[in-house]
Amino acid sequence: ATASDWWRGAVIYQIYPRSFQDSNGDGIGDLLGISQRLPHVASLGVDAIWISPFFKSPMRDFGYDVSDYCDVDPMFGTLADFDILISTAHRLGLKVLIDLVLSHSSMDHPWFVESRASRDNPRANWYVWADPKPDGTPPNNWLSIFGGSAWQWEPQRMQYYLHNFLTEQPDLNFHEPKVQEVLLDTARFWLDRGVDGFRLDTINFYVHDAQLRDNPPLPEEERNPITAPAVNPYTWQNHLYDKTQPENLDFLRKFRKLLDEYGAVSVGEVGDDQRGLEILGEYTAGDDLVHMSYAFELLSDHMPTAKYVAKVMDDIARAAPDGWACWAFSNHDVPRHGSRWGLNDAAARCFITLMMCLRGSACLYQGEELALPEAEVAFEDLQDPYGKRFWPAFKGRDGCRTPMVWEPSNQNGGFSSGMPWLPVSHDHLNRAVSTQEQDPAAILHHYRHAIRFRRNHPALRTGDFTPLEVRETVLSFIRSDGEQTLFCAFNLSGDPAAIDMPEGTWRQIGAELGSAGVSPDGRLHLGPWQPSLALRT
Ligand code: TEU
Ligand code: CA
Repeated sequence: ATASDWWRGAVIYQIYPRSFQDSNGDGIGDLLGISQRLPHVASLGVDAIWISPFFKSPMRDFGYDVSDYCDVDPMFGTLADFDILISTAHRLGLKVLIDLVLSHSSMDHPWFVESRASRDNPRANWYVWADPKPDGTPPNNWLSIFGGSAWQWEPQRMQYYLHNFLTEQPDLNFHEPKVQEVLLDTARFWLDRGVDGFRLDTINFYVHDAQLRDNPPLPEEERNPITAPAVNPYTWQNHLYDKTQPENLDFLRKFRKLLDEYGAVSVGEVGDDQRGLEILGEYTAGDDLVHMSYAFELLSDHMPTAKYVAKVMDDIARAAPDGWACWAFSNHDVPRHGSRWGLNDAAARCFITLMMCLRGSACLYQGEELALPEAEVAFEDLQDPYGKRFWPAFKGRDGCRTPMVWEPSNQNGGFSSGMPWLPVSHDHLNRAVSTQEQDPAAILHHYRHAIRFRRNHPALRTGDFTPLEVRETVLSFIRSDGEQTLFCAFNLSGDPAAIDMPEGTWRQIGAELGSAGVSPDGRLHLGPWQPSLALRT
C-alpha cells in the first residue's frame, strides 16, 4: 500500500460537532472544543476524523442545511478555529474529512433567496422548479424522506420547488452547469485550507430526472411492512426518477479530478434501500469516481447474524468487485447500535473486533468507543424536526446526538459548563472517558486494541476476503494480501461453539482481544461472543 492509499482499510472517527465539546459555555459543541479533545481521538489509533457539517446554517437540520458553504457558522467558531483544528489534527497524525452537503442547500442560502424571487433572475434555475399540474397539485408523485410530497409551493414564482429532505432544504439543480461549477469551487476552497477529503452527503440525490417522471409504486411483495406508510410511504416507491440518475457519475468524475489534484479522498453516502450494494459498486469502481462508499448494510435495525455478515460480504464481492465500502454500525442518524441490537458488553466487543477484520474501511461514531446506549430524550427536549414530525411512531435522531461524556463528576459530563442543547444522558455518566481510562477492563481499551490490531496487519486493511465456515451464528474467513494471511473466526452468540482450523500451520494472535486458542482436540472452542485470530506461519 502506498501513502496515497491510506484510506483503504482506514478507520474514520465521526464527530458530530454540536455534541462533542463546548469550549465557550453556550451549550453547543464547537471547533475549538473539537481541537481540545482530539488527543482522545488520536489515542484510539484511528486514521482520520469526519466532522459533520459546521458551515453557516440556520440549523433546521442541524447543519445539513447550509446557507454559506465557505464559512463556519458563528455557533461553531471561525475559519481561524478551523485552521487550528486542521493543524492540531495533522500534528496528531489524523487526516481530516469534512462533510459536504451539495445535493441541497438551506432555503436561507442567498442563491435560493434569489432563485425563488422570480422566474427570470440570474439564478432562476439553480434549484428545481416546476409548474403545478392543471389541478394545482405538485408536478409528480415524488416524496420527501422526511415525509410528505417532495414539492413545496412558492407563491412568488407560482411554482413548486423540489426538496428530497426538509422543505427548508431545497434541492440544487445539477442540470445547470453553473451549479456544478460553483459547488466544485466550494470543494476547492476547503482543499486549499488543507482538508484531506470529504464525506459527501447523499451523492445519489444530486441529479433528478429532467422529465420529472412519476416513480412507480413498489410491487406489494417487495414492500417492507416495518417501514410502513404510517411513518412515511417513501420506501414503498421505486425511486427510478427522483434519485440515482446516470448523470450523477459525470459530476462525481469532475469531483474526483479535483480531488486528485490535491491527493484528497471521498466517502460518498449512497442511501438506497433497493439497490444499495449494486450502486456502491457502480459509484466506487475504477479510480475516477468516489474512493469509498458509505454502506448501510451494517446499520441494520436488527443485530446482524454471522450468516447475514457473510451474505453482505458475498453480495459486495459480486456487486462491487472493484468497489470499496466504508462500514458503520452507528452514526448521527440511527439509534446507537448497542441499544438498537440489544448488545451486552461482550457482544459489543466482539462486533468491533469483527468490523476491524472485515474488508473495507470503517466509520466509528463518537461515543461508540464508550459503548454508550441510545439516550432517552423526552418529547419536550426533542430537537430533531424529523422526530417532532413522526413522534411517537419514530422518535427522531436525538437519542444518538446527546453530548459526549468526558468526566463523570461534572453534571454535564465535562461537555459544557452551560446548559447543553440536548440533555446529557444520566445513563452515560458512568461510562465517561476518564472513568474508562482508569479501568483496564473497560471497553474503551478494547476499541484501542481492536483498532491497533487492524493497523498492525496489512492483510486486514487491504487483503482479500475468503469465507470458510458460515453458520447462523458462527463465521470464519481468511484475509490475505499475498504476503500476510490471517484466519479470523467469530462466535456471534451467547452460546459456546466449536469450529475447525483450516489446513496449514497457524500461530494464534490477538490475546488482547480475547482470541481463543486451539484446544487439545485440534478444534477451536469459542466461548460466547469470542473470536479466534491466527496468523499463517
Ligand atoms: O442522510 C441521508 C438520509 O437521510 C439517509 O441516511 C436515509 O436515512 C436513508 O437513506 C434511509 O432511507 C444525510 C445526513 O446523514 C442526515 O443527517 C441529513 O438529515 C440528510 O442527509 C439530509 O441532508
Ligand atoms: Ca460552544
